Amino acid sequence: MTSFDSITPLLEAQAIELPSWAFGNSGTRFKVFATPGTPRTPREKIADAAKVHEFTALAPSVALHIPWDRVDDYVALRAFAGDHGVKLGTINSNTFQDDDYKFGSLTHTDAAVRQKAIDHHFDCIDIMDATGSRDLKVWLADGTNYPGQGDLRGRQDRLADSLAKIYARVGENQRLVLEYKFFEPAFYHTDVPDWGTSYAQVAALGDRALVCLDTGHHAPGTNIEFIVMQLLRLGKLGSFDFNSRFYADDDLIVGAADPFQLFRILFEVVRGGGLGNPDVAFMLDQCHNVEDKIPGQIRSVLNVQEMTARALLVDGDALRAAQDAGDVLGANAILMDAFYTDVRPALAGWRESRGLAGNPMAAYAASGYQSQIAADRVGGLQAGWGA
Ligand code: AFD
Ligand code: MN
Repeated sequence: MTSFDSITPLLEAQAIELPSWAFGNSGTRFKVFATPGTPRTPREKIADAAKVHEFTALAPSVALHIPWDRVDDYVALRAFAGDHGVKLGTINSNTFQDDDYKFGSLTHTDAAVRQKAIDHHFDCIDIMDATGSRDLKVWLADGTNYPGQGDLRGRQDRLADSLAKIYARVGENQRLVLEYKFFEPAFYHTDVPDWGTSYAQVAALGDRALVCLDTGHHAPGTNIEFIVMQLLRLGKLGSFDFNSRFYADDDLIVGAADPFQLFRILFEVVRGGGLGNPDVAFMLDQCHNVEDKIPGQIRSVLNVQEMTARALLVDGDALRAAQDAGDVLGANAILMDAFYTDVRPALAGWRESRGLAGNPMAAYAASGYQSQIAADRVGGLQAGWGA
């Protein structure tokens, strides 16, 4: 098996972008539970995200969601983030919470509604210019609830036309990442339901249009690591939205539902040249409905780091030899040997060698930050999903 010391340079380079909305209140259509200390403003969200980076050195950027993170001065927000040791990252558009979009946004039959949604993306690109962001992330709730409600093919054609107008505005150093999701909030069909549709749409746009793979956006039992392999092989995996799920798009802590699946996904990322590759962005897309948010995010980035380390420990040469020899059990054992390796003690020692706390979760709990923000952040309107 590969030695731990030999993999630390790749671990050192790992960067996992945090979603601003993970620090706001979230929940389900049944209840959103408020938490003391929850941020009221984008600046407070960024300050909390910066704490995750402070204790882990894994989260140097924060994704924004527009309009949830709308401010008057994005240049000043960028400077505020810099003062806290982080950058502003992906700009996430939102065409799923305006009444005009009830029957679709970029796919709508009414050209005026489509233009409103396109203009929203133009606004997001203007924000990217101010924040220095590279990626515009497009996730569409567009879809229908009943057969016959919409013309499935006409919606694809209108989507292609709308995306082309947006892509024409994306800068030379910027990218458009199109995220797919197999259902919800639409229940009969979603206009970007799977990796194939996202791939077909972005392939028609150009080199700076890629697929965003959200690990919670697949039907139960989907072999997600196969999709990772294929998109890397096609050069169209732009970003991950990491989270985990038991049944639907639960947005739970990545790795919490199925650590082995996360390991298999990261093994394909390593095998396919996606690790340490700036073209493949790692991002969390999670909600912490019942657990504290900052420790929830710390746990999340540590889970990704731990499974990345295990994936890097796979003895690639021995595995290929076993595969070529048709040694089924031998090949499986080589992969499982790495998966079963508890890398936590080695990671803790490595962190301490870099001036970090060996156990970031314990260090954060002892820092007093949680009780401090609960005491300080009294009044105002706590941030949420704006639904
Ligand atoms: C929702 C969607 C999707 C998107 C996220 C941020 O399911 O994952 O990336 O909101 O817009 O979770
Ligand atoms: Mn997502």
